[in-house]
Amino acid sequence: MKVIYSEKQKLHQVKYEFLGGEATPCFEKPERADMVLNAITSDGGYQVIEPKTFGIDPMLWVHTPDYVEFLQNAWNEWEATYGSERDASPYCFVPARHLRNRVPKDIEGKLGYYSFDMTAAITKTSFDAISSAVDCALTGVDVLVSGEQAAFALCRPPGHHASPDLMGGYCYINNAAIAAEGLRRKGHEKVAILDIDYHHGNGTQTMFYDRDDVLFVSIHGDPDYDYPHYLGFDDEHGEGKGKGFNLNLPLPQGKTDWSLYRPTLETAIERVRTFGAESLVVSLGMDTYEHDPISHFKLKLEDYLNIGEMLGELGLPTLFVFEGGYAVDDLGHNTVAVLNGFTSAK
Ligand code: OKP
Ligand code: ZN
Repeated sequence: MKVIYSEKQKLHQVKYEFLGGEATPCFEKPERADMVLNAITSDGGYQVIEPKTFGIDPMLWVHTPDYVEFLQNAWNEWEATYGSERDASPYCFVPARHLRNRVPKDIEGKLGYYSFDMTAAITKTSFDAISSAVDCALTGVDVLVSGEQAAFALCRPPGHHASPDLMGGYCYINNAAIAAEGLRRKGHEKVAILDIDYHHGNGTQTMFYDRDDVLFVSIHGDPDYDYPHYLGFDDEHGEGKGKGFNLNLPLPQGKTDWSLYRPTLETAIERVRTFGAESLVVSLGMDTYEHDPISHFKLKLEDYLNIGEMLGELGLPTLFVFEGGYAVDDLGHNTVAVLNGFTSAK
């Protein structure tokens, strides 16, 4: 299996995120990709390749032009006010209630307008990393279209929380959504996205909510108790012709181990099967792990082998797109277990 990765992803390194009433070192850090790459290299069964360059246009398939332009300019505007020591971060937001949905002129107003939380700061070189993550996802699409059964886009920063014009949850541009749309544009009639990150992929859901050609299925921590808090409930089925093409399968914190996860994954896979997908994009978050520092499921190393195998049994051309996973020491082995499971499936 080909793994697509670029060193450029290291150009995104945020100092702090705001959590539990204080600024704490950001969990989403470059070491995450190092750990996965190390495990992939030492396994030996994978071929690591560089992405091709696709530029800005594919971002506009799922994001608004004003948002993409904001991301490109944010650092320079921030630096003009605050200098280069501190990362560009919002402090004030446009909530869904009571305030005006209007883009202000100064950078702090813009940061809040285009964010839904304080976990997605921007640095001088963030956009280069963001852009190279998109390149990895789209190179993965090309690998599938060339006839290979699977590929792994080792993307950083992750993407599944990024909405058409909002960043948040360590995400800026939605790599998996762009990959799914890329597969559609390469002629795949129906594309399924299965999001198995611990957190609901609110951005991806939003992007395809009114479409029947891209199915979105997600297994995640119950949003009544977990991030992203305001989307991901089981009564969100899609709208318009997208009705019936969105499936959320929230699971409880604390007690979700393999015995509960497995039947839920079977339900998810069954939906992908009945949908009749031509290809599958897996938003591969590894934060369902028992030792993940910010999440609350109880999956173990061997469960990841099973997940991979169950996905492989679907028999679909599959692009894995890396999302979350913060238990850095075990992240590589867990990720490789999914890929190995997939490869070994009959
Ligand atoms: C990104 B991805 C929970 C704090 C959550 C943000 C989590 C972003 C997750 N107490 N903070 O889906 O892994
Ligand atoms: Zn996550």
